[in-house]
Amino acid sequence: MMTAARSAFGQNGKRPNIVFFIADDWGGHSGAYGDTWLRTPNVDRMAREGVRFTNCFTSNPKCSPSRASILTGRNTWQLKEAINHFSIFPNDFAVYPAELEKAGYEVGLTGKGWGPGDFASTGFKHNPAGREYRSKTLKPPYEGIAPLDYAGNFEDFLGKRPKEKPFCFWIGPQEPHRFYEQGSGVRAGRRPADVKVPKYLPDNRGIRSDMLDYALEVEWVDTHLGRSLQALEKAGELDNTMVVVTSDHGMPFPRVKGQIYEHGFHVPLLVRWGSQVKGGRTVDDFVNVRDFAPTFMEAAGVKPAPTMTGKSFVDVLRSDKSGIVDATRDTMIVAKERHDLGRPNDAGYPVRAIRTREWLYIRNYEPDRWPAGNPETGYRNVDDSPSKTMIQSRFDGFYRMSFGKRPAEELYHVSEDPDCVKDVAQNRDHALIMRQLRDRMEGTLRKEGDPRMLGQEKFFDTIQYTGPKQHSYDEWLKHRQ
Ligand SMILES: [Ca+2]
Repeated sequence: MMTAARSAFGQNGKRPNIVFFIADDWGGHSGAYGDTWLRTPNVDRMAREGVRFTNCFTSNPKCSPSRASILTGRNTWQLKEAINHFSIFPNDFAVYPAELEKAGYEVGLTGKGWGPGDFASTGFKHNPAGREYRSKTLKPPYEGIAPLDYAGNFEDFLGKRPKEKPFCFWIGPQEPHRFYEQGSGVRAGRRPADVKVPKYLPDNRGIRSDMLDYALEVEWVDTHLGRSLQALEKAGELDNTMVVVTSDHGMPFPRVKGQIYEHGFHVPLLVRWGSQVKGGRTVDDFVNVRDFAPTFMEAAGVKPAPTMTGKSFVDVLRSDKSGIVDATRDTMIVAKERHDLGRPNDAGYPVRAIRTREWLYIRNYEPDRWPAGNPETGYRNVDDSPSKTMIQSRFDGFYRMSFGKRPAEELYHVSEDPDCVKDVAQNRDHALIMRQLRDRMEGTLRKEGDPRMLGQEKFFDTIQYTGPKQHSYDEWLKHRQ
């Protein structure tokens, strides 16, 4: 049985609250991370008053697998069905909101928790991220969409909660996930000339405009972060709350979301925790999103569930150092199996990769398959967008980078090439480092029970897809005839 142990970190004998703020498809673009083409005063405030991490990663850059890893504190290959997008949520693993609830926390959610997928068939009574608050909505900016008032729902929760209990709340804005109103960024006065276009996208006005539409949605999320911080302040709880701000993966553009390159799996992370954490620091340690759950447990004074394989970074937060605090936090492994359908037999695109401070080594296990989905089904693992349409029409180097087949092994000197546009795997000088990276990666995966390393790789393609049936390869082709 879970004991309601007293946390060493609370104020006046009260255990700390946990507020987890996760934007959907946000690549971290913000003033705090050095971007000048969008305005994010509240993310910037988090950096001033808290700790800004420069190396936080998800082990699987797609909504439901990344969120499953956050909730369970496990790497994506340790999550059975939940390694795939649009899967079921297995009930074999403890999730931190339920663990904290058992320990006496009041638990709630607004917006997107775990998903998309099916959690009900495995016995969850509500989203694994918490009981939902959704009564407050805002005037729709576009026809047909009534966005949740995330900050308003959080305020609602703060008003209704039993005041004697600590709380744990998940705020999950559904932005900056697509769709966007095309041209909205430019119409709102954002300047195309200011945008910093990554090297894997063609630098032209269309791409810049699409990125500004994304920027406007990031700014919308930032306003909800600001209002949420104000609500905490008003309730007198801000300084006794660990506020964590992050995203599930990179931005919804070709070669980013759903793809195993730096900008796909590198996520922002800012943590503010009153007087418990010295603010204004930048930390370069590697943090994995599976480390969040054990961190929340330690902050609450609760022993992490035995199924949680992540490592708490409370020690890193509470150190007053900047730069590298714990030198052992220097490696990250990332993976994917099936994200969206759109290949014959609804096969996935299996990848494992290892990221060190200097290198990103990628192993594509089925290089004959199309990495973003088959051309005839529309490359379904890249969200539809003006940028996608433009690149698809070009059939040049940008097209190949985003949609073309990939070699079995890729190597990027990621400390010098963070956009991952120069594959140096064929350079003979790198043969030794590639072998070392592959051995280290596969050794760790074997130890962590990755079915693909244990001869059980067929498992991944048997996992039920719970999304719309017409997404399957055969149905899609029929549909298009
Ligand atoms: Ca997402």
